[in-house]
Amino acid sequence: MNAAIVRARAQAALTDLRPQPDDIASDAIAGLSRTPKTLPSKYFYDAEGSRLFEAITRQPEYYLTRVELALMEAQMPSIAQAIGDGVHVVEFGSGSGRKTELLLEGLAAPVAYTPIEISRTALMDSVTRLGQNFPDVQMLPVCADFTRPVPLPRAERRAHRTLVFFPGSTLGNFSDEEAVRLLRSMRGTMGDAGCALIGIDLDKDPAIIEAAYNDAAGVTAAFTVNLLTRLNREIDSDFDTDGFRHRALYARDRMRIETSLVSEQAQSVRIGDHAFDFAAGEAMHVEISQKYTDASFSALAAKAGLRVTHGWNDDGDSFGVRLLQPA
Ligand code: AVI
Repeated sequence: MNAAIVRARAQAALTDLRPQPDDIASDAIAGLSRTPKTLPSKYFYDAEGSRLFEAITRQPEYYLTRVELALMEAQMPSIAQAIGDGVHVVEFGSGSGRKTELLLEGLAAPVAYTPIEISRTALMDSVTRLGQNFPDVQMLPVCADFTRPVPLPRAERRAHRTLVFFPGSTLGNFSDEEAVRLLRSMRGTMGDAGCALIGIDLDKDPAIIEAAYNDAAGVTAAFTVNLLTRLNREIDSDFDTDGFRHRALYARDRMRIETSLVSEQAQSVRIGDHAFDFAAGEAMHVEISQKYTDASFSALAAKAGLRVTHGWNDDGDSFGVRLLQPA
């Protein structure tokens, strides 16, 4: 079957829940009105931000992607056994990458794959590519905001259970409160018999973690500053992109990387009719990357009515994959 036919088929199967488009200007104005000032990290991922993130995953210091992939490769038989056969895989975000392929290759006879994603383009690209490689897995993409519960399309072949897949320690980019809400939404989507496979970055030597977010080539710094370039283009703000510097520090007590854009001098930034004054050295918070211990992750999961049933770590206990079930 050629790619065009696969694309047409995939498009026919799209469930479009018409998620509310983001209001970037309102979110930026609200964030800059807070003390300390903040900007939401979800806005990192325009086309250039997504390209820079891909480049981050190839930096020698950014171990997360490399270690998680190797871990999944090594442990897939054991992961597949714990999950069982005939599952409907539901990915939070559009996974067209190697991790999704490893999962679909390694599971026993998965019946369907549903990525949930706000961007229709990312969604269709993902299922078109995966559909070609996995012709026996029904592609059922859903255009929706995965931070709210999503009703799943029914697969033609009945699935034994639903598996929610959320790799990459992306959960760590949400505050504890948001992460619990997201886990609850997974709990709702998976149903009573379902499970979730979640990648988490583990607490470790702060020097290793800080290096991952301060790569020598400066790719992470460019990724962070690109947020301002995006805002200038899309909401007509006037951030001086040379007037802010990337800073990523590991807060040991909170076990998280806190990334800020630090104002190099006293300056004023305009968004529409609003003006925001920055002092020299003032930090604007743009991202958190939470790290976990077994205890902290289990406690978080418990708040969402989930319990950890299985876990796999790499040999250095650097990164983990956890299987969760309704408690
Ligand atoms: C997508 N997410 C898990 C990355 C992380 O490690 O927090 C985003 C990132 N930010 C800077 N480097 C990578």
